[in-house]
Amino acid sequence: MLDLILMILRTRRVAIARQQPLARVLANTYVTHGSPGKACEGNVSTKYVSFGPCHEGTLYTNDHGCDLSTGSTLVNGLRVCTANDHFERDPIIVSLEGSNSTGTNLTLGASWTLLYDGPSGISLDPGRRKCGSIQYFDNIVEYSSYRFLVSGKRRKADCIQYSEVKLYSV
Ligand SMILES: [Ca+2]
Repeated sequence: MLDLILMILRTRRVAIARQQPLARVLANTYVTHGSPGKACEGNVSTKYVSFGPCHEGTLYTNDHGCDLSTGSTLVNGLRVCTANDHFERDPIIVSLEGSNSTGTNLTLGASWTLLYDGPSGISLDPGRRKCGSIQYFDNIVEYSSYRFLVSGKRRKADCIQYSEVKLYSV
């Protein structure tokens, strides 16, 4: 498993970033004890909790990314782990994008390449603080940054949450 150290906060998909001014892009929220970094620290007892325009059946655009501390790394698998409660907030449809850009090209989403868009691996609830199956995908390019987005959750809820997102090179 890769070490995930730095966070890229509050980024958006390319199409959305181009449609909205920066102030709107930065307007999403998360609770203090559920910051994005909680999803990349290897501990299923902590969670990322994000409140935003996330209504069932619509695109959930609050998200976070994980910078890889060791530079460019090949990633061709991801795994999502549930939080401690509120199963309705579980991410069910997710995507992963890669980028080797820096600065605003990276943070505003102009440079991301879509690598995976599909089930999170927890459609069948594995239980609380449990990880789903690894979702494998084809990728032969090493990227320095990866962005994970949630576009569908288990049921109608006022936010999304998950304890971990793990990236794999297999
Ligand atoms: Ca965690």
